Amino acid sequence: MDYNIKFVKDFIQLAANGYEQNWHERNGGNLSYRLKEEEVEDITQYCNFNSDYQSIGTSVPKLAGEYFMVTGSGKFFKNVVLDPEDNTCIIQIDDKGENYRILWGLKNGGRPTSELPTHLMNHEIKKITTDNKHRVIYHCHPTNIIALTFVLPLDYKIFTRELWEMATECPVVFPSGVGIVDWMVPGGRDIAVATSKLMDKFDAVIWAHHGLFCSGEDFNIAFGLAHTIEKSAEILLKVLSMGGNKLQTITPQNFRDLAVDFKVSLPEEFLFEK
Ligand code: 2HA
Ligand code: ZN
Repeated sequence: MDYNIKFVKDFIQLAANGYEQNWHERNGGNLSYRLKEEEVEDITQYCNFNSDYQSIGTSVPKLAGEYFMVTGSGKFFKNVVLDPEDNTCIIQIDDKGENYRILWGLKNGGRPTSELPTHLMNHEIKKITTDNKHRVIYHCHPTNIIALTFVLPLDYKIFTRELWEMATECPVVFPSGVGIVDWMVPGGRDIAVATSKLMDKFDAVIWAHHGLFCSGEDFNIAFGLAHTIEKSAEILLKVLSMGGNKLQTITPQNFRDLAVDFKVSLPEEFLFEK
């Protein structure tokens, strides 16, 4: 593989950055990227097209034939930068959208991420709703966001509003808010269905007591979204730790004024009176 190919380089860079943030203990978290047609041409020479197809565990017909770079199941983010060929892989989806085959990577064996069903179902919905723009799905375990899922009600309106209030840029970075999935068993189709339903409306979905999923058109946008949300969660955690009694905050009218100047639309469902 040519590690100077931009998407490969950016993939590895994100893994390193996420690890530096302490969002990827052991094998925590996973990352996937949907290749553009011209990018497939760049990597074909490194691919083995003789590998067997295996079941995805769900169905993603709109992704038939597409190529993805993904982290490996049980692999550590810490190690992606050290040995990408052992810790990541490039897969292709079959023409029904039900099976995948490994074309490159996982040189010592293994499977794509245990969250492959959620990644692919998120990619499928985002491909449709963003007119083919979103290409990165990123799952991480950020400490402060996870902590908040124990003390805030698991209500997307409350989470969004509290996170927005903690940093002025938040409503500009995630104007559609954050979705929440109640605690569920990870790794299977059920949590994939629940998450991808929310990805229709949100670019970020919190898994209670587990972590965060972000979607973006490129690696910077997806990572920046996780970074912004986690930073905001850290501020909220500090505010709550100081007793949680806000003497002043950003008001609903402040948000409406911000929306005008920054040309974003902020749904009124988040601007309720408390
Ligand atoms: O271990 O983060 O959600 C990888 C995960 C599972
Ligand atoms: Zn996880």
